[in-house]
Amino acid sequence: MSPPEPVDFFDIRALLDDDERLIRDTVARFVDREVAPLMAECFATERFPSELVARLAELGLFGATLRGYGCAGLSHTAYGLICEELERGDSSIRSCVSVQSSLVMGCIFACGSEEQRSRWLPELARGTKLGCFALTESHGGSDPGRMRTHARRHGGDWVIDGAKLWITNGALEDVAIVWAVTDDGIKAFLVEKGTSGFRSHVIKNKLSLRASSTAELELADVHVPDSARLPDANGLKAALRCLDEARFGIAWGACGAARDCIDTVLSYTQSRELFGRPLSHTQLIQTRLANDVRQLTAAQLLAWRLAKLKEAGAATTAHISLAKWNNVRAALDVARDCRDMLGAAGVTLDHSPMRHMLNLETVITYEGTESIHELIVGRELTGQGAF
Ligand code: TGC
Ligand code: FAD
Repeated sequence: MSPPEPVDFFDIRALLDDDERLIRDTVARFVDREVAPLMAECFATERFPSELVARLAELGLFGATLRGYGCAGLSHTAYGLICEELERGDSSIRSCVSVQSSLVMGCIFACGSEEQRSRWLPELARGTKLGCFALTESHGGSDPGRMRTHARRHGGDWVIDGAKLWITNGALEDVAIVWAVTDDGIKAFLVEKGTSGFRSHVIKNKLSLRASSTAELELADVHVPDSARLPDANGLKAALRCLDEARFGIAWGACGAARDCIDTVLSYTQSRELFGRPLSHTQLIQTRLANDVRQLTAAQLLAWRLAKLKEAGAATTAHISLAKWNNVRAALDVARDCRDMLGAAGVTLDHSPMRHMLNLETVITYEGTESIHELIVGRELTGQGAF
């Protein structure tokens, strides 16, 4: 029997069906050949590799779990595998796909009219249009229910005023899903690029997710017709439902970042000789590698089980929160440890662990910070929200 693969120690591959294995291998090849070679340069220059958008679409990776409208209709496990492989390349690529798929297409699919679905989903699936999801505001992302961006009726139209901060794809987008408070509660609007009064400003000098485009959105007297309102996006719960979809992808994606760090360090410590022997032959390096693989394996099994619960319609918000919290924390700890095992070489872009580590500082913050997910699990256990 061959020894277990360190990055798939409990043979998750054996739990996949043939289609899922094919999808995983296809995306893995794409990441190795077309994504990974770009990422150090993109991170260094704060450039989102837009040239990959057409390829992501060609591979069917946008809106992959949706049925119809040119989408692939894949299983949740397959979507998880896609996120894992993409984040092995860089969190910014998984982020682009998460936003487009879970937050934009998922939201239009779940909350949009048939006319909105038919108009937007095929183009978003083809990657000829990109979208963003504008929920967070400057005065407190953890508490989106207190948003100040508001929309008021003006004849048959709506007029939106406000500002959104930290919006992924926000400078590239063709359409933004803007959440705003109205006299009748929170609602969501499709605001197209070029609409008068709608502007985006790129946020520069991030030390994390540098290959992702992040923007501030300004909405000043923006007029949109009632047909731009998503009819079933009513209340904060509609936004939170979309977040659950994206958080699921992140729980898988984080495993990819950790895998790449461990792969990198395994090969580095085997070839680096110190004190007359390869670094990998020392007890301390072996226990550290073992500990990193232990954390990764637990995260992979959690992600896999979460997908099965989701496919059975039994995944709750608390399940998803526990997995997002555990897996991103594990990946961040693994990335930091792997960075250290590379010594000084680990602080350069020649090796991926520090890039992953810095990216994961965003991943542990967005889509609900670590503390918010701990509190969601705490609420589930005690029945008392303590936010
Ligand atoms: P709360 O009173 O708990 O809930 C309000 C209403 O929503 C319902 N609900 C949910 N419904 C569906 N799915 C969920 N996950 C839900 N969670 C709650 C709830 O039952 C209630 O319904 P109703 O009928 O009673 O009105 O709301 P709260 O204001 O106390 O807040 C709860 C809290 C803190 C958990 C929530 O606000 C939260 O999750 N905050 C974190 C915000 C966040 O995650 N923002 C992410 C922004 S998007 C982003 O970061 C994209 S990153 C890009 C990328 O993914 O790559
Ligand atoms: P705050 O909410 O101000 O939190 C600050 C600190 O307080 C955190 O440590 C938090 O855990 C802690 N805290 C909060 N509440 C409590 C409490 N009750 N008890 C104890 N501690 C608490 N948002 C979007 O809408 N769309 C996007 O596409 C998007 N993309 C992003 C991309 C990047 C690169 C980044 C960095 C963020 C992005 N976000 C996006 C925003 C993200 O969702 C928010 O940053 C996140 O929800 C946290 O909000 P905040 O930054 O305002 O922190």
